[in-house]
Amino acid sequence: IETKIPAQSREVWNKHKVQKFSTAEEFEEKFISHVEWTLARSLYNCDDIAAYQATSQSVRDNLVIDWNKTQQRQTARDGKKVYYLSLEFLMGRALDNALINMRTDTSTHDVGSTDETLTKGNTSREMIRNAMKQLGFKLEDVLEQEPDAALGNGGLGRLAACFVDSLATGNYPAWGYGLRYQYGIFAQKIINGYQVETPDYWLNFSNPWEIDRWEIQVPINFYGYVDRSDKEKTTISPSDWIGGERVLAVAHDMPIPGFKTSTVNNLRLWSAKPTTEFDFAKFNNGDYKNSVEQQQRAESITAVLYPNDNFDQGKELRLKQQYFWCAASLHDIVRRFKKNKKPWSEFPEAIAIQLNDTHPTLAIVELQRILVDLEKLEWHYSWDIVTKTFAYTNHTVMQEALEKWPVGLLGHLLPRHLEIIYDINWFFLQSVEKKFPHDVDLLSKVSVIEEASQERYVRMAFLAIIGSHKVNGVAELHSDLIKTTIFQDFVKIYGANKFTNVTNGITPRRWLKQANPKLAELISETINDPDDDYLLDMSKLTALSKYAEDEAFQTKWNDVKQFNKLRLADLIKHLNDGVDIIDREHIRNTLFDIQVKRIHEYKRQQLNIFGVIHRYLSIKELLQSGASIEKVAERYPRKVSIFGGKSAPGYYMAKLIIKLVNSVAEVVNADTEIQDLLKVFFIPDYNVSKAEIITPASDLSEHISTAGTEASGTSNMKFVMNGGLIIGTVDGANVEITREIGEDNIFLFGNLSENVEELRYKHQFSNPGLPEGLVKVLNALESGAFSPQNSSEFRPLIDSIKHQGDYYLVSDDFDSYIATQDLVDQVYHKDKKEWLKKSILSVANVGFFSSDRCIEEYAETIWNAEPVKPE
Ligand code: Z16
Repeated sequence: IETKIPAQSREVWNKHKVQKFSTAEEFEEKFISHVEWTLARSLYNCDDIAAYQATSQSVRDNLVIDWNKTQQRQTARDGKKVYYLSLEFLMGRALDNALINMRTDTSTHDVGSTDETLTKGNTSREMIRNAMKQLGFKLEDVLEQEPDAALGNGGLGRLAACFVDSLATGNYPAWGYGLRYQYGIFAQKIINGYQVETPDYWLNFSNPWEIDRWEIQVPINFYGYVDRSDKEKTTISPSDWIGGERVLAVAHDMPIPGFKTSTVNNLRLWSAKPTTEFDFAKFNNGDYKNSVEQQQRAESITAVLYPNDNFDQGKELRLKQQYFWCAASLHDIVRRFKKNKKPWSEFPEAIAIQLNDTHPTLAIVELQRILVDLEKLEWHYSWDIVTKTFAYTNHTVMQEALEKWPVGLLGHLLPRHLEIIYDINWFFLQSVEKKFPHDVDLLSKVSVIEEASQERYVRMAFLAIIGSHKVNGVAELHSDLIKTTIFQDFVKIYGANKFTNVTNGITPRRWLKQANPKLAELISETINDPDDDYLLDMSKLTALSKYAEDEAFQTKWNDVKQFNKLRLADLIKHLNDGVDIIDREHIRNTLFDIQVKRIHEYKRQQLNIFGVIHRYLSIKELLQSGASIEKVAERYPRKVSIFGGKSAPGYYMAKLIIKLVNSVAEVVNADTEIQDLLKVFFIPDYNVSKAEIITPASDLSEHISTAGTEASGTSNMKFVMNGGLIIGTVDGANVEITREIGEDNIFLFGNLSENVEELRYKHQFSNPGLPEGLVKVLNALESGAFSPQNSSEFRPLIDSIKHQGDYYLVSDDFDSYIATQDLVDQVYHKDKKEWLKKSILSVANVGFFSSDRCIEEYAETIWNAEPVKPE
C-alpha cells in the first residue's frame, strides 16, 4: 500500500505505534484522559453522560485501530467488495454492542461481578464493568445515557443494522452506505391516548461513534437541463448537464465491529452541505439573505428521515435524498475502484452492490451515466457491467408501498437520468419484443414507464429488476408471491432463476446475548459453551432439546422468563408515571401477550384489540351471570396485553387504532370488578432499546398480518429466540419458523394467502354476516363504551369492516383467532410443563434465523464474495 511518508520516517511511526487498551488499568487511564482532554471536564463535573462519552471514546479508540487494519487488509487482499445501499439503518445503541462484540479477551476471565443479572464469560465487558466501578460509575446507568441511532422506520431499517453486524462478524469486506439524517424517526408521545410526534434530534450531544471525514466531499447536481445545442457532438458529457443546483456530500463513518473477530467494517453515512463557492452574483446584488437561504436549502436534504413504513409518499425531497445518496456512494465506490487501474470489464468481479428495496434504484442509472457520459464507454458494454454489479431485494407486495415517480418530477430534478431511463427502457422493450413478438399487451405491462393515467410514472421496481442480475424476496412465501403476482411477467421474460429467496435473519448478539443476558448465561452453561461460540454457530442450540422436558431445567428456564417479565413490569411502571398496573404477586401466572411493531392495518393490531375487547366483554358477562371471580379466572386466566409501535404521522386509521388501544386500556385497567384478570398497556415510543427489554419478556407475541401481506417479519424471529411462543397467521417468515421449530410449538390460525383474493372479492357483493363475537365487539364500540365523550370516535374502524369490504379480512379470521387464543390459555395455564417444553424447543431450533446464515446465503448465491479473515 502506498504512502507519502518517506521511508526513513517509518521507524519513528513504528516506535510510536498506537495501541489498544487491554487491561482495566489501561482503560481507566484512557477514560480519564478522554474526560480531561476530549471533554475538557474533570473529576468534579463528570456525570453519567460524560462517563458515557468518555467510555465510548475509549472503546472507539480500540475499534479505530482495528478499523484501520481491516481496511488495509481488505484493500491488500483485493477480494470482491460488497456495498449495501440502504436508506435506513436502525442501529439502536452502539456501546453495549461494541463491548460484547469486542471481546478483547486479554484479561483472562477476571470475574468479580457482584451483580448476578450480568453474564460471566464476557471478559472485556466484565473488565470494563469493574473498571467503571473503580472509577465510580455503574455500567448499566452509563449505557442508558446513549440515545438510539434511530435512522430507520421498522423492519427494513433494522434488517440493515443486523446485516452490517453479520457482515463484520463473517469477515466480509463490506460497507454500508446510507444517509446521516439529523432527525431520526420521530419520538412518539401519547397525549390523551393520541400519538403526538416530537422531533428526534439525536445529535444533540456529540456522537462519539461517528468519524467525520470532512476531506471526503462529493459534489452533487440537481435540476438544470441537458444542452444538446451542439449538433456536431455524438455523445453527452457531464458538462452538458448544466444549470441547476449543486450541493456537497460529506462522509461520516461509523465503525462496525464483528463478534469475536478483529474485523471492523465501515458504515458510511452522507450529510449534505452547501458548496463553498459562495453565490457571488446574489451577494453582489445585495441579496445576502436569499443567498444564505439557498445554502440552507442544501442542508435540508439530509435533515429528516421520512417516517413511512411500507408507504410511498412521492415527495420531491425524498427523491432528492435518494439521488444525493446514490450519486455520492457510487462516486465513492468508483473512485476506490479506479485506484487499482483495472479494466472496466473487471468492475463486476471487484464489486457487488445490494439494493435494499427500490430506494436506491437510481444507483443503477447513475452507474450507467458514469460509464457512458464520463468514461465514454459504449452503451451495451456499460449496461452489461451495470447489470452484473447490482442485485435487488424486494420487501413488499403491497401496491401503496411500491415506488413510482411522476415522469415530470424526475425529469425536472434529474434531466439526464430521465433520458437514460428512457434508453434503458427502450433497449429492454426491444429485447422483449424480440422474444415475444407483437405482444403489445406484455410491452405495456412490463414497461418502466406506466402510462395508465394522464400522469406518466417511472416504476422503480421494474427498473431495479431490469438493472440487476438477481432479485430476491425475504421469506419463502413472499419470494413465491412476487414471482406469481407483481413480477410474474418478468419471470416469463428472464426465467425463474433470476428470482430467488433469502429468508431474513437477526443478529443473535444483540437479540439474545445483549437483550437477554440471563438466558444467554443459562444457555452457555447448559450446553457447556463458556465462550459463547453458539452465537456464531446457532446449530449448537439444538443441544438444548434434550432438556426440553427436564423439570429442573424447565424451572431455571421459567425463572429467566420471570426475571425478564419483572424487568418489563419495571419499565411499564416507569412509563406509566410510576403507577404499577401489573400485579407483581401473580406475574408468574400472568400471560404476557405482546404485539410491538409499526402500526399498520395490514399488521392487524385492530384484530388484537378486538380480541381484547371480546375477552373483556366475556369476563363481564360471566360475572354478571353470577359467576365468582375464581370461576371466571378458570375460563379467562390472567393476561396482560401489551402493544407498542409508531404510526406514520399522516396515517389516519393507524392513529385511530392507537387511540382505541389506549381507550380500551383506560376502561379495562380501571375496572375493579374484573380485578387483575386483564390489563392492557400501550408502550409509548417503541424503539430498538425498548425492544431489548420487551422482547425477552414475552410469553406470547402476535404476528397476525393478513396472509400474504407481511413479506417476512423479523420480530417473530426475535421473540422465538427469546423463548416466547407465537400466535400468528400463515404469513411471511412464520411459515419457515413453523418448519424449523415444529408445528406443535406455534399457534397458527386464519385463512391462507391463496384464499385472500377470493374472500376479498366476496366482501364486495354480499355481507356474509359477521361472526357473533365480532358483532358484540363492534356493538360495544358503537355504543361508545370505550369513547364516552365521543361515541362515534371509532366509527371508521367499524365501517372499514362493515361497509368498506373489510380489506384486511378481520371478520374472516376473527373466530379462528379467538379460538386459538383460547388454546393458548389452555396450554399456558393448564399445562405449564408443555408450555415450557415448547419454549425450549423453539430456542433449540431457532438457529436458522441468525442473520449470519442469511448473509452467507447472499454472499454465496448473489454476491460471489468471500470472507477476508484477520491473520
Ligand atoms: C419495511 O420496513 C418493510 C418493507 C417495505 O417495503 C418497506 C419498509 Cl420501510 C419490511 C416488511 O414489511 C417486513 O415484512 C420485512 O420483514 C422487513 O421489511 C425486512 O425485510
